[in-house]
Amino acid sequence: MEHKQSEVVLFGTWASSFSGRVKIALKLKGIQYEYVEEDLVNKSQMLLSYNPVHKQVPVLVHRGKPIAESRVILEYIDENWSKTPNLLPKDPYERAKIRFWAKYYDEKIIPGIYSIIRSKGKDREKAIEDLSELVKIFEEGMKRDFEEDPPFFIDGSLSFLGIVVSSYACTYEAFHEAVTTVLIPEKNPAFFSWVHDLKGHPLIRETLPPHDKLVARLKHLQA
Ligand SMILES: N[C@@H](CCC(=O)N[C@@H](CS)C(=O)NCC(=O)O)C(=O)O
Repeated sequence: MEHKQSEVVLFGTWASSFSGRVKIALKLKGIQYEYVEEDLVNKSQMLLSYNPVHKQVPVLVHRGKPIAESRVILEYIDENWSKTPNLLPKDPYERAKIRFWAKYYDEKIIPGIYSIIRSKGKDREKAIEDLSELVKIFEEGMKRDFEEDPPFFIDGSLSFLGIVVSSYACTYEAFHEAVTTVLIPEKNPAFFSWVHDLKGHPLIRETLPPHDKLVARLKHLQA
């Protein structure tokens, strides 16, 4: 089973925004790593042994020890390589609020995007409306909890929440081309402008999956 010698190994797949999160965090911290591309139709024995519970990517293996779940991995990276830039602030209450909204993003907004892909006709219209309401709750939460300055960047550097929110949201153009409009600037202007800023970050730009390849994959998924 042992085939990777590197100290840090990431198991991911190219289209996975969750894997993208980990790539961004490793690059931000300047951590060298080996990347293993998984075929999710034919998962490797290694992946299954490292993540027997969910059998999903990403998995980070550090000195032979596996860590699964992208947000857990981001926190591990931040704590283990505590050199700057920090992904999370030091203050426990600020950290708690950020974790709360990152969880909301993963549990409400990402599934909201996927219910648009999976639905048709009137159901799709409803799914689009529902997503915009979920995003509105996020926008209001950011304003309430962080005033006018959502913590997507800490000391000018991309943060835990910035990385989490950049995933999926920053590929909205591929969703628009392959599926339909998922993000409507008139309905969610604040979110749209945050995503625009995140998309401009060089690390995010270079980590996004290739647009045309993603469009083809989303069309396939939709069919
Ligand atoms: N909650 C997980 C989600 C990871 C996830 O959904 N991974 C997908 C790829 S984007 C996967 O491995 N799917 C394969 C499967 O579920 O069988 C995380 O944050 O890491």
